Amino acid sequence: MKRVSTICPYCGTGCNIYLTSKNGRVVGVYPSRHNEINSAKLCVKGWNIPEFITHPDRLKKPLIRKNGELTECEWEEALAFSAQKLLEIKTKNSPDAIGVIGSARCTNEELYLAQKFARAAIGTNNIDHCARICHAPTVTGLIASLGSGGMTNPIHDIKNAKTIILIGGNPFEAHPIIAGHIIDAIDNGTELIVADPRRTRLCDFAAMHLQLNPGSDIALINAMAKVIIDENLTDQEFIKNNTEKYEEFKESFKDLSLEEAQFITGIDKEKIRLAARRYATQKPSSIIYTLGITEHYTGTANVRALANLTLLTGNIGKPGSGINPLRGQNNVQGGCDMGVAPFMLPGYKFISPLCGGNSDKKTIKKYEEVCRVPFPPQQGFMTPQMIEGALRGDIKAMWIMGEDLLTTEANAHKSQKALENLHFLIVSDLFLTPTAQRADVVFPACTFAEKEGTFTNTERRVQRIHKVIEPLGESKSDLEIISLLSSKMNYPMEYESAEEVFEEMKSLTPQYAGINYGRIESEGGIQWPCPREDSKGTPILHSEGIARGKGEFYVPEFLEPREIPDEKFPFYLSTGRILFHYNCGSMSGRTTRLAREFSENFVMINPEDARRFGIEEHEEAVVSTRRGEITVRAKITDETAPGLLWMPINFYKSRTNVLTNDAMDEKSGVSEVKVCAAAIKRSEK
Ligand SMILES: Nc1nc2c(c(=O)[nH]1)N[C@H]1C(S)=C(S)[C@@H](COP(=O)(O)OP(=O)(O)OC[C@H]3O[C@@H](n4cnc5c(=O)[nH]c(N)nc54)[C@H](O)[C@@H]3O)O[C@H]1N2
Ligand SMILES: Nc1nc2c(c(=O)[nH]1)N[C@H]1C(S)=C(S)[C@@H](COP(=O)(O)OP(=O)(O)OC[C@H]3O[C@@H](n4cnc5c(=O)[nH]c(N)nc54)[C@H](O)[C@@H]3O)O[C@H]1N2
Ligand code: SF4
Ligand SMILES: [Mo]
Repeated sequence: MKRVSTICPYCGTGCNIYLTSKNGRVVGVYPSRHNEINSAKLCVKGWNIPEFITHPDRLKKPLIRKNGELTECEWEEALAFSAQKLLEIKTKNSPDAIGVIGSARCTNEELYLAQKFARAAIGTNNIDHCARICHAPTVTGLIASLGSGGMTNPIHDIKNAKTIILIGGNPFEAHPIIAGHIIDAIDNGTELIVADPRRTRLCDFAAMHLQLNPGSDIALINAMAKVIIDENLTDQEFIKNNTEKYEEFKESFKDLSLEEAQFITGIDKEKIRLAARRYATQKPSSIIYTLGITEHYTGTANVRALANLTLLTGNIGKPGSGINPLRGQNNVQGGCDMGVAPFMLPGYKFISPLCGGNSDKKTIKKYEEVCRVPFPPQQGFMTPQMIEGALRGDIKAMWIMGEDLLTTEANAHKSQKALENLHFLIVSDLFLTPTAQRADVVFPACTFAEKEGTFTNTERRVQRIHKVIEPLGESKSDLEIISLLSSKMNYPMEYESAEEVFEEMKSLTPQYAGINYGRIESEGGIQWPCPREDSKGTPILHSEGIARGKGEFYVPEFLEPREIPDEKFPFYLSTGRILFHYNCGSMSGRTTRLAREFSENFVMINPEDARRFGIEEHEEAVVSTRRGEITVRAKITDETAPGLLWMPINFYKSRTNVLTNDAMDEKSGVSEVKVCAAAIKRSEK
């Protein structure tokens, strides 16, 4: 048996693992003991990694559509046909008629090449990835407030907090190893305050649960800020030296009433007061948040509201403090770092007015030198804009790498129409997902276990993944696929290794400039920014002053969710994750032990509502919204408050996103998948 050290390919925690292999199959997995993230622990997905890797459903040959059917073909045919179609559309229409979506499941090296392919081989800024429907507001919000969009403190530092506010996050299911760090901290005296419309599992360990109405976060956070200001719990010294716009901010809170906040959030005002006092006085205090904050059409404002709390109390730049977005995908942090977004280049160099950026001539010149072609002049489309563009007919072709857009983007029927409208669609994936089934060409990609490269986890730690087995069948790494297609399109990409791509990427990404493969191995991963070879990396951001210069206070306005319950759709519907499955379910759904726990989609409903609507436990119910309906089994539980339905997103065979709202946060492009209006009834069948 061969043993190789690598990184878990599921969530952004980035657990260190060993894989063992025999006769070209991965046969075992166990956690590494010596690391700061998951020493000797894994969650249930981690423990069950091997099965999907060599699952019989893996794509082993390229597919091409012939007479309406996807048929196996040789690589040469798939590549030549794809190159010819893309070049045709590029010449006949324009480079901007093509859109590329990279994958947060891929390595940094592959993500770097994905954006290079779009910008240099095609000549368009139409490049994006799933951060758009995830933590995009973290990037826009935290950069605007603080100057850096990353998690400020490392995972192992959670234990140093005296108070933790966990808002809009369910790490017990979505980041279980991090939930373990939180529970360890509680055992050592840390107080946890959970703000979530559902009674999630960590509520059992919490000092307080603020069960707010969905989408009312700004009202809650502003009310907490008001208490902190009124009761003189601010850190005036910190505010004076490290922030700007405080006076305006304070002034805007003069007339804010806690009664109104109580009305909007549904939380007793004395409870809000107590939470604010604890956060401001039991220091150091840390804020941990995830998608309950970001996936709203006010996502960026929600994030900025939280940043205000850290600035008011000086809870930043020190151990146990900070503002900590738990990033979702194994390498979504890397996707953002690599500039896989239409408005920024590697290293968060903003090239459009979004995020306050401008077309910095020096940055673009350097990019042109490395890529040896002129930079695309037009501003690019974010994923939802590509979908709109396809519906209008402006976007004619797309290459979707490792995203099951039809399962995971909001308003699935709309995305489906958009893909049907395309002249040409390429998908690269491990499996024939619902999205891949619509493609004209499917490239069989290989898994993390079949390639070399780096992933950057949620705490900005760049870590190495290693090849354990040879690519299955004729599958290839995304690095190879992108290079081959690019070369066929007369823009040669000829790299000897992933390391060579890393070295090129570094020259454009100052945060990674001091990192190399050797250092990553010997130092157990490096947390960016690491600008020079003699820099040790940066576990805690803002420790030598706020990255932006001064932290900027911002006055977030509470706005109701885009859809609120009415007579026809009397419920709020929210969506999210369960422990045993991962995103579209392409991997976890093919893992026997995970699928055994939850084999199909369901809807959570409060016992009171179930009684009122005649819904029975485990019976089928029809959930509908203005965009569609699906039939799923009911799970009756007081985890959800009365008036709130909740569904997981993790089943590609029953797509919750048929229901969700694609109302978009203009600042970040995120869709409001965390709240819409819905109805439920017993299934007549
Ligand atoms: N097992 C598993 N783990 C995963 C994933 C997976 O699919 N399965 N996916 C990964 C990815 S890509 C991501 S981004 C992360 C996401 O990780 P999380 O964001 O923690 O997961 P979610 O379940 O989407 O949502 C978190 C919580 O937000 C709450 N919420 C909903 N609406 C609101 C609101 O208006 N306000 C507040 N305050 N809370 C609200 C929900 O009740 C839920 O408990 O998980 C990662 N880890
Ligand atoms: N309603 C609702 N919708 C949501 C969310 C929500 O909370 N509610 N959350 C959103 C969030 S946070 C996210 S991040 C998205 C996630 O949405 P997706 O990115 O679509 O989800 P994944 O399941 O991670 O899908 C990635 C695909 O990549 C493939 N893959 C895995 N490894 C590789 C590889 O190395 N190469 C290639 N080419 N492919 C690979 C997998 O087989 C899978 O089909 O979903 C979003 N959708
Ligand atoms: S917590 Fe995340 S990274 Fe760790 S084993 Fe579980 S899925 Fe993998
Ligand atoms: Mo995500």
